[in-house]
Amino acid sequence: MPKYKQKPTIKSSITMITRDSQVERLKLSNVTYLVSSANLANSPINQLPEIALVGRSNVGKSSVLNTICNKKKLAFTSKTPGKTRLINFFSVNIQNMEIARLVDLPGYGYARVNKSTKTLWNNNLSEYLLKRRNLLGFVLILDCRHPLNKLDKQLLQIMLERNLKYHVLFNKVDKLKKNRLLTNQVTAIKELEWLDSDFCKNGSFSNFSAQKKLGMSTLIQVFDTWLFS
Ligand SMILES: Nc1nc2c(ncn2[C@@H]2O[C@H](COP(=O)(O)OP(=O)(O)OP(=O)(O)O)[C@@H](O)[C@H]2O)c(=O)[nH]1
Ligand SMILES: [Mg+2]
Repeated sequence: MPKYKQKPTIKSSITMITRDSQVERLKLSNVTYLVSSANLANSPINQLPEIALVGRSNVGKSSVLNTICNKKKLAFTSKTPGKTRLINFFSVNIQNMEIARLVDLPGYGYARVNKSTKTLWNNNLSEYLLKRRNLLGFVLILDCRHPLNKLDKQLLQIMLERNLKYHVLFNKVDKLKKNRLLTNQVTAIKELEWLDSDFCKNGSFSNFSAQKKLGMSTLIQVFDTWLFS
């Protein structure tokens, strides 16, 4: 498996933006839809850093994007799993300049499509995740009610090879009582530590509720650190 040593940088693109009080906190108030692509080959060519939202179908990837960008319909969401079928790129603009991208990905593990469609989706998704050179980091989104499954673990194992930044987001915390949430998180964190020994030291995770708008500032702070430090 090749290592991707070359990390994207936004230093060149933000030279015009002074790190003054206005941009000290990354603001996601001006995120706009850019383009959608079916696969890596058709993805926009650019050196801007990208942060991808990854996870099983229906965990709330598109909802998380809408919530942190404070827009209801930036990305399409649905009760039915399998809503996002393309790689959707969104521009993060600061002072009218595109400085980074958020990428809403199709979910994996959606059973109700035929085998060839599933294979095609999975191939396109894994190709993007493994080969996209300007991918700076990814957020692995989990539904806090469910433990990591085989596909989550496989994805993480493969992605660890790339040595990218990542953050684990426990979404839908509004659906669980505190005790249950804690128990589930302890289990998930043990699994994460088992998969990634560095997770004990550097592991980054937080709670989120797209419905109740909880956990937004923590996640935005994570992006801020990835992009600006
Ligand atoms: N209660 C609750 N529901 C949520 C939350 N986040 C998302 N949902 C719901 O979960 C369902 C799936 O949300 P999506 O954002 O479409 O999920 P997705 O991961 O993008 O799904 P795919 O595109 O199919 O992979 C929708 O009905 C959302 O309203 C949350 O924090 N709390
Ligand atoms: Mg989606």
